[in-house]
Amino acid sequence: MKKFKNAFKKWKNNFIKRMAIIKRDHLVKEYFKNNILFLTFVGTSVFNSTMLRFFCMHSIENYLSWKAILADTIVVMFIGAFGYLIKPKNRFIYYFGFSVFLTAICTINSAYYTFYTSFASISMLSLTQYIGDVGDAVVENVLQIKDLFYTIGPIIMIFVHLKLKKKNYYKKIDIKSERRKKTLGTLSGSTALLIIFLLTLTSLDISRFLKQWNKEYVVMRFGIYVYQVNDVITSIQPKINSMFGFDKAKKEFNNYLAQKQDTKPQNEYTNIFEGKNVIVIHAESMMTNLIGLEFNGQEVTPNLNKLSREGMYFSNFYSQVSVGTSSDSELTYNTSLMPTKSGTAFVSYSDRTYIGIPTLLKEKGYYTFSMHANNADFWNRRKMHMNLGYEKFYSKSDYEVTKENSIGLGLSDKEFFRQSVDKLIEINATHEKWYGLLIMLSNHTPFSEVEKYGEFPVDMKETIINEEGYEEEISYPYMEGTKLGNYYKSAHYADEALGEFITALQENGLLDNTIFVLYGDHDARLPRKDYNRQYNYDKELDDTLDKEDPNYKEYDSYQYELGRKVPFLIWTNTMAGTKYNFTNTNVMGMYDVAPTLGNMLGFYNPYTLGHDIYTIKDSNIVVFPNGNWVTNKIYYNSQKVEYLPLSEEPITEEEIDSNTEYTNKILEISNDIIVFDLLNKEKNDGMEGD
Ligand code: GP9
Ligand code: MN
Repeated sequence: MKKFKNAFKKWKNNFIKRMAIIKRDHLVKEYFKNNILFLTFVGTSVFNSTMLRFFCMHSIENYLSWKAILADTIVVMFIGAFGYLIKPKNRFIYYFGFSVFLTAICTINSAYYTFYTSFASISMLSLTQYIGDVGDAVVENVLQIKDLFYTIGPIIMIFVHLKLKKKNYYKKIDIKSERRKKTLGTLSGSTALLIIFLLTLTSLDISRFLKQWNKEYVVMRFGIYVYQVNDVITSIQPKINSMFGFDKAKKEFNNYLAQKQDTKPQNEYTNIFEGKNVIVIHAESMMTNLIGLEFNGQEVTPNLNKLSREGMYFSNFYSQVSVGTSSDSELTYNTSLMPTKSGTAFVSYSDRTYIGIPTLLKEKGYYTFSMHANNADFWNRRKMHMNLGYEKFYSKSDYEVTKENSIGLGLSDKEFFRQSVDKLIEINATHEKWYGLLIMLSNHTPFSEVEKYGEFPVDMKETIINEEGYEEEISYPYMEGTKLGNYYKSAHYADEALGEFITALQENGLLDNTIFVLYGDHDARLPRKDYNRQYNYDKELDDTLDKEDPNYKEYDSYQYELGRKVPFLIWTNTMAGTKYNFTNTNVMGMYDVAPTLGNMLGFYNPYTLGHDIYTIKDSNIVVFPNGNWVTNKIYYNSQKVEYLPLSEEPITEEEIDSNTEYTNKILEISNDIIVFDLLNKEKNDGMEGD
């Protein structure tokens, strides 16, 4: 009897369990059946956001980041919850509208990432006025098939909607009392998920989220939708901050200045160029890897090579630009400040006080000017060049520009230099000392006007003995037809223009008392796959070697990031063979230029964030706007939270932490200086350092 009782008990328990499962399955089934539209909306929106990460950040860990998927789900559930308040027959419009909106966010960010390797910010909306001018570049570079992929979300929505309509679904689920209940239920569900999500956040996640410097990291952990909401808040924050956070920023800035140890440098380079005229070349998209590069024995940039051989050449130099590209490099070059956290200094903060190199040279009796044959308002230069201390800005209207003498965005470099020499002759005749910045233009992405660059083959030529026993030259396409190959052709053209310019300066006696400075403004954003082709070319198959091939040497993401170096050099026509003719291999950033040149030319700006390279030497650190940094020993990637050793020396955790802390401090102080206008003495009366 006891046995029977036990068996019955067991059977009863199993039965109850089974019934519970059936009931649960039934409930789940019912839920799915009654919420198809909502679930399609959530599913497609989360899928799109995941695909965005897939297309942009190529590691599984990034695109299948469960934190990001959870965050996306929470946002979309919150939006979706309110859809239940709408009558079922009109509900589709609500979900579809949001689906299109979220798809647009994915598409814009996807295209933006291709160009800037970063995610979009609404603070950049004020810059859309420049899109017309770089329109071709944008279309050729930015819009790709993958960017249209996200429309799959709204398409699926339409498809599901039509199917549901056919089945009279909307009529079936129209129960008024249910609407608020469903909204509250969904909101409770998403709140529960939100609590779980918040509990998983690390202090690093929270700090990066609040700062929003590190956009990739934020998207990786929080998904694109949370990133975009956060972006809206942080983009309007500077405006709000500049009203409220002034006292705190002022105090931190003055503390920073008080702790800052460097004073006016004093070393063997002090004043060596005092009183000399200065020509500075802003070399558009010129990269260090061009120096010494040859195709079939022909140098890509023979003139740049010569300048680097004969002058003071800095081979480990980085530009520190953010989304303001050319304008950011001009800002950092002139002021030794970093680009702003949101927007660009040139456009969003053009009314702030800056201490530019020209301002300081003007005080020393120099005539200061800039020359660039593009529209003066591009990057708001008309206003900003004046603010930085250039007395005159020779822009498009000062040049003769025709369709025939133009390449890409405007006047060709060769023609620009030709016309500039005439102006320089006049300036030299009427001013005792002068300082001029000349901004080049032709070597600008998309590097597609190949026919205008002149002959420079980037194929691979080989001499073989043919069947008849004669020597025969054969050619493999190699880099021909690739974007990188076209870049080499374009750079060759720009270099030729530089060569012609130097010859013309020499012929007109303009180099006799002049120092010639050149910097590459930023890298050319070229595809990594093209570098892999260059370094792993399989001529027989006219293709990149297979990754499995023993000879395949991957140009990895670190080589790519470190390969974004740009040239910086100082040259005079009498420097070759002197003690100033050498290559400096210490890591150096654009923000070190103003202090370094200042020491040589005899001006001093106490508010620089970089250093005189001959004072800081091998202990220099270059910080990047996204929080990465590089020293002679280490390259640190703040998105991946990992580092790459660059030397044999041991690395300590304290070193990584203190450099990261220093980087964050510099970025914060720099941003505060600009946003709160801290160099404006009337506003910041406690300012020290003069
Ligand atoms: C525009 C030119 C290019 O005048 O300097 O700007 P970029 O697109 O390189 O920022
Ligand atoms: Mn540029």
